[in-house]
Amino acid sequence: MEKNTRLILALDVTDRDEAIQISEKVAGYVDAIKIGYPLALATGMEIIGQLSKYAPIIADFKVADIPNTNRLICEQVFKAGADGVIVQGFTGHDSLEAAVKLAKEQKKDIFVVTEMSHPGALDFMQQAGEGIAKMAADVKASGVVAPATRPERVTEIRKIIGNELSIISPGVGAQGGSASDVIKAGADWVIVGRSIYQSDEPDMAAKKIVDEIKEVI
Ligand code: O7M
Repeated sequence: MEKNTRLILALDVTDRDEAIQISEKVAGYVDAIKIGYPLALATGMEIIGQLSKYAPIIADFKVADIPNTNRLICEQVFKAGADGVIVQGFTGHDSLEAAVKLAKEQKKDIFVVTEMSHPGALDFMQQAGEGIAKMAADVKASGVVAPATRPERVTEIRKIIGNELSIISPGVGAQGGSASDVIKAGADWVIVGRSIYQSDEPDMAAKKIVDEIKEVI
């Protein structure tokens, strides 16, 4: 994924035409489009190929299974045309290694969820987040997902993973996080959904975030 605008659109709409229209509008402002279960379940996996002409696609299926199943899932997602897959880290090193090995063979990316952005992540995930970040660095994943709602945690996670891995960070806008704050804290990209796709002018909403980021880099 090329680092230009540092913005990833989280396209959590459930209508194919709307997904295509929004992607067309924001293509110039995003480095990737993240699609997940809402859109894939509503429209089918071919949506990945359909949207990949606008931007690289990161498939957010938060894969969390045994090594063999992780590999089988990632194989299908890459075959559908995705450039990257998001996997959970809490399943441990062997599950993650299976996904990373396959991604490296296919020159694709694996991003590993460390600590999530919502309040409930403090119940269980936060305690594991730093260990997961270290594991992601040890197995040489492409990057990690860390919360824009807690920029100080992004800074901690950056210290653990160093500069080889990327940080992609959701939680900007609708969840209360700030794009400029989390980029300053050490994120490479922000992931933004509702603030863009629910806007009357998604392209202008995306541009506003890109401009905000430009001011701090
Ligand atoms: O900007 P939003 O809140 O509308 O959307 C944020 C997107 O990021 C949405 O697709 C979430 O599923 C996703 N996300 C989080 O919000 N928090 C996390 O901790 C992790 C993710 C994510 O993308 O995981 C890979």
